[in-house]
Amino acid sequence: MAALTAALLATKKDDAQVIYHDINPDVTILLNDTFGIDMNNDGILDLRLANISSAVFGQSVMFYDRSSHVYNAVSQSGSLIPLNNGDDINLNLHWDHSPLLDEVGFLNNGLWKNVTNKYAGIKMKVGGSNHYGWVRMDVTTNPLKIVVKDYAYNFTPEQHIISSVEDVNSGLVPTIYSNEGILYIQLPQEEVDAKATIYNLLGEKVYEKKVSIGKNEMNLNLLPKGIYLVHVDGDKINYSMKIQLN
Ligand SMILES: [Ca+2]
Ligand SMILES: [Ca+2]
Repeated sequence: MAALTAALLATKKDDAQVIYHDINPDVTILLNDTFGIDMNNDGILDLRLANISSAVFGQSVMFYDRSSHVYNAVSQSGSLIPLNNGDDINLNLHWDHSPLLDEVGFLNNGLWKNVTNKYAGIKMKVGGSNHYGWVRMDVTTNPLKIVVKDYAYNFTPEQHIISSVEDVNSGLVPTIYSNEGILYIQLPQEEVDAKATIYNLLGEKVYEKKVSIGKNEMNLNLLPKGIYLVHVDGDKINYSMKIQLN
């Protein structure tokens, strides 16, 4: 299983196996809406962000987990702590992890009022080991809404993660999209030995092709429809993104 998941991942400079998910377009959660996140891509939702009224916290945005994973978030007294860009998410932070408390308040401590680009630190117990991740959000009040932008997860157990988009996706940012089974990858500048690798959700490599400056086209019509991970790797580029082939 370890070897299988390893193949899915973008390998970082320090060999962390971090997978980054851009939510595109960003999701806005209005009152009484929820949004689930599958941090580790195993088909089971791990977190749910909810904009609800709670008996415990009053009117607030809640962050909780109803899955079998042990729930952990960087928090204090049941309040989610907003982390800044570049914070180190590791075991030494304060983690609330009561199995009975599956809700953590966003706004009851005021720290999330009208913030931009703050990170929720996540720790999940998978196979007996801790895995760290983050979710990046904006929160505004009046009316209360939360914008979920992206998230990242470290497949390497017991290894920290940095709350930074730049840290998980370094270098050039390609434009990636698909249409009717054709995958398009556009590189902003010339890259030596850049290649695109496509993985399915089992972590199996299903396609690989060299890419160069400009628009690169890949016909993936022979692949089953569904979700894939595209990883573009080269001298100045290290970028992963999920795509839907249809
Ligand atoms: Ca999951
Ligand atoms: Ca986004």
